[in-house]
Amino acid sequence: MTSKESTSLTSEQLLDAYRSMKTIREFEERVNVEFTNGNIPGFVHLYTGQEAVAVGACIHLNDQDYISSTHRGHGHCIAKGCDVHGMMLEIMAKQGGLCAGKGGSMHIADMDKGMLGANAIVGGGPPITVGAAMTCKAKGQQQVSLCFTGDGGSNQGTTFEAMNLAVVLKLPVIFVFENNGYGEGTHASYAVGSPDIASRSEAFGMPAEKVDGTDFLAVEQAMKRAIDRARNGEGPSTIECDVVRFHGHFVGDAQLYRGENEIQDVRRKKDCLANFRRDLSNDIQQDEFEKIDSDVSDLIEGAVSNAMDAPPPLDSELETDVYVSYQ
Ligand SMILES: Cc1ncc(C[n+]2csc(CCOP(=O)(O)OP(=O)(O)O)c2C)c(N)n1
Ligand SMILES: [Mg+2]
Repeated sequence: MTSKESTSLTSEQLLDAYRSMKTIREFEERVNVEFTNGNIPGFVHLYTGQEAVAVGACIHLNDQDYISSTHRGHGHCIAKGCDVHGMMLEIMAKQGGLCAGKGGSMHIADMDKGMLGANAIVGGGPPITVGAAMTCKAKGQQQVSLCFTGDGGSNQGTTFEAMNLAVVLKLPVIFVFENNGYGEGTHASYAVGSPDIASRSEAFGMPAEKVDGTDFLAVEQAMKRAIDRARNGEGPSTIECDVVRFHGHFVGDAQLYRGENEIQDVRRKKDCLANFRRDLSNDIQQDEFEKIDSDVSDLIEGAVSNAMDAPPPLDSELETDVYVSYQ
């Protein structure tokens, strides 16, 4: 059976998935331009090429479920339902940003959406996610907690500890490894001991699947199985997604370490958005895709012009939001 035949998603949900993936793509391409034009402070890592993982992973989650993210987090935020205007304001360091314009690209969080935060610390997400899952389990709540981690992050001790604890405590956690083959400019064949992160997770005692992360339906269906296990009290799972990174590690990376024609090849053969449209061409009319493309373009244009016009955070707010107040 093909992925299309076995998905439980309706045509409406599939179109929503396309809208989210397209929003991520357009958001990232515009962030690339605005960063290059000097309109974004700090540092940005683009998610372009990996959209099917974020959207496939989040489509069966709801606002009460938790995710933690990475330094490459914009796609995870959008897939979890964060407001695109609030994100653009945040990335441009403006008032009204999701974290009041004081966090920036690598620190976007939105508790109302169960988005526990992007994270500049590689391997920082898994322990946070396990902590969230422990809380849910202790309170007898049904939420699932998911962490996105890269192939580089798969080598961190924090990731190992989190996987072990999740198995021992039978926590409702899903570890999603986005294996894009690179940690900064170092190829995984040099830096990751096993070519198969999924089997490493199995050694910790949890089921693990390896899927083509450029195939939205493959990710979505693996996730559904993992979420069902988690909600049924059967403990954690791993999904390793093979993906491609269309841009450099960060905006400005010259990528001299990538093979000749590598980037052109992955863009041509492994574009999850183009492949989604191709695979669903018998089910969804092209003009439906085109309508979404046009809506998304307007959304991003509006978010950028709104953020460009917005004022920066007030000096008087410099010391607020630094620590949580538990009162
Ligand atoms: C603990 C820690 N070590 C090193 C870094 C520097 N660093 C930032 S991103 C990165 C590579 C991460 O690779 P991967 O997990 O595969 O994610 P990708 O960038 O491919 O999405 C490194 C080493 C960091 N931010 N945190
Ligand atoms: Mg990587």
